[in-house]
Amino acid sequence: MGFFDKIKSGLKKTTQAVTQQFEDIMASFVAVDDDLLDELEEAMILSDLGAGVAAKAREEVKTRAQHQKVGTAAELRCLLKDVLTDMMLEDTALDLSGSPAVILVIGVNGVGKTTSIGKLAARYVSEGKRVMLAAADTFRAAAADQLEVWAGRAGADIVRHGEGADPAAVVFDAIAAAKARGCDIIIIDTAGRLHNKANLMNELAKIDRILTRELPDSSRETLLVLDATTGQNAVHQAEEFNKAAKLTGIILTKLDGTAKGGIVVAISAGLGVPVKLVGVGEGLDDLMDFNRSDFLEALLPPLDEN
Ligand SMILES: Nc1nc2c(ncn2[C@@H]2O[C@H](COP(=O)(O)OP(=O)(O)OP(=O)(O)O)[C@@H](O)[C@H]2O)c(=O)[nH]1
Ligand SMILES: [Mg+2]
Repeated sequence: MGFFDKIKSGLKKTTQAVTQQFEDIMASFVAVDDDLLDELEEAMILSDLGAGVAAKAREEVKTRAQHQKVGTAAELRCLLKDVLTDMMLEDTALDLSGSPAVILVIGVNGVGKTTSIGKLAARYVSEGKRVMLAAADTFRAAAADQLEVWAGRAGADIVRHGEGADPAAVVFDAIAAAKARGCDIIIIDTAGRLHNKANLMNELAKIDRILTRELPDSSRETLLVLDATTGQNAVHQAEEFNKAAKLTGIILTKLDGTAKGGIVVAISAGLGVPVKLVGVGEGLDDLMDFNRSDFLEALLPPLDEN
């Protein structure tokens, strides 16, 4: 299944709610007037685009609709798609150019860090790469156990220490093992349970120092995992983590579990950090590179299709 079909089935809940609402607006289309713009803005807010992004999109639709003399629902749909496309960041693939390339995965507990790491590892192993997982979530023993299960499933190597160990020490050992075994990619799992920002920043700074010292020439991705079902709360978390770490991308999980897929637009348009991967299920192949155009096509399907 390609991205388009997969995102379409992953967005089923969203399409039932959000898309239906947009379609209702389009179905009663007469002209791009204030009433229609109000309805459109409300639909965008209800689908989790966020008030700021929705207001900006509304203004942009209004301006461009006048300019382009939009006169049909189909034209309005195209215009809305263009507006949202332009507001979202361009698709960016992960930078895996280093040897080994480093992927640091962070985020609050339960968002899907370990699961996403397992899926990523499986993908890279199937592409013939050797992958090292670092179990730097030492907060509880079960975390490393869970990562180990994924390592086995994916065919990846893993370095783990005991519960309560120093996460930076795990990273150090994983780097040494990755170098010795000629691994192509190191993926680091971190704890989501750091109760305050100072703790989080301390831990990330420590890991950062080890990575910079031991792998000065490696490419590095710092990916924040966000749970799409938490809506605007996810945007909040993103803002906080963005202050604590140099984020290079977002993994947005559980898109299959939300009826408000507009959260993707809110994050991409509002945060300035690209959504690089999306999770649409719990299976091994349910993590995909994000594609802005296919996503919007699924969110706002052509009017004659249904
Ligand atoms: N439906 C669905 N479930 C997902 C997705 N990604 C992760 N999950 C589920 O979310 C739950 C939490 O995932 P974990 O990977 O353990 O989350 P975590 O961030 O590592 O959690 P902590 O280690 O406790 O911080 C699990 O039950 C996963 O199966 C997704 O894209 N879709
Ligand atoms: Mg975990």
